[in-house]
Amino acid sequence: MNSTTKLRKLIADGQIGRLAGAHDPLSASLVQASGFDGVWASSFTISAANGLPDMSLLSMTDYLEAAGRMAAVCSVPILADCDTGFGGVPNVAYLVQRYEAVGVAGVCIEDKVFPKTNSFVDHGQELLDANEFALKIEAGKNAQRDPDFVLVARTEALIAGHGVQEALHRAHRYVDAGADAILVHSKKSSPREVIEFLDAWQGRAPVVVVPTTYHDWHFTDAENAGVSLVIYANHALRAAVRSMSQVLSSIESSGASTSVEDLIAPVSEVFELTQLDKWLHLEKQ
Ligand code: SPV
Ligand code: MG
Repeated sequence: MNSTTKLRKLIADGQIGRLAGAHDPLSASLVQASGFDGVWASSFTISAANGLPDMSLLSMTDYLEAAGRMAAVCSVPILADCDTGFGGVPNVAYLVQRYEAVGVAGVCIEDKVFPKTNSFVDHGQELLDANEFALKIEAGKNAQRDPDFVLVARTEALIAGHGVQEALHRAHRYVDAGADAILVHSKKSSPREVIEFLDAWQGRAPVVVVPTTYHDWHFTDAENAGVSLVIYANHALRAAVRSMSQVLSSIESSGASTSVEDLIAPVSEVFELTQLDKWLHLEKQ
């Protein structure tokens, strides 16, 4: 099955799907190996992996390269976080063609003004006019060649503090424009406003959530509330930061790596993750 068809099924088959964020092909492989249904190519974590904050500093080509390399090593579908679409209406048409060509299953664009900053930063959360964002969605949908390629429209109305009614108004406008699903993002510590959204939404189109701050919302509760896809957006990168930092400090302070040997993956595990045997077999042939 094509990865686009897999992602389309994930959002539309009535059962909740779960994605986890990755910042490079190795972390994408770990997401897949851990049993997730797909990979979120996160702008926050790809930026961080490049030593940069998530504030529209990297270019479309940088994000495309990262997502395309993930698609090359994964059989689960990749949903790529494309921020505001990297520009205006033509940029969205262009990005859809480019992401589709590298084997990414779908893209997500959000209704903030370019340049955007990460949703958890208390700065730069200005929303784009809803009609202008709808034009981006239309352009993106018209540009796709594979009918199963997925375009997720993300509203930042709750992040920007405009409330559930504005989020609903925008979500309806975006589905009218052809969006395949709505990502409604919230940075509250409880899912209350997301649940309020879902109750009023009545399942008009699939809904995607990112429960980073309301992390005690179990995915089965999200499913019962009407969510189609849940994204654990940045946990792999945060785990890597903590783990690398602890291990490096321990080696530096103890003067040898013995103290960390039991904590870190053996090189054989890295060989396995990177499919060494497959590549060696090709060389032997
Ligand atoms: C990302 O992972 O880049 C996202 C989700 O867009 S968030 O960081 O919560 O905005
Ligand atoms: Mg992002």
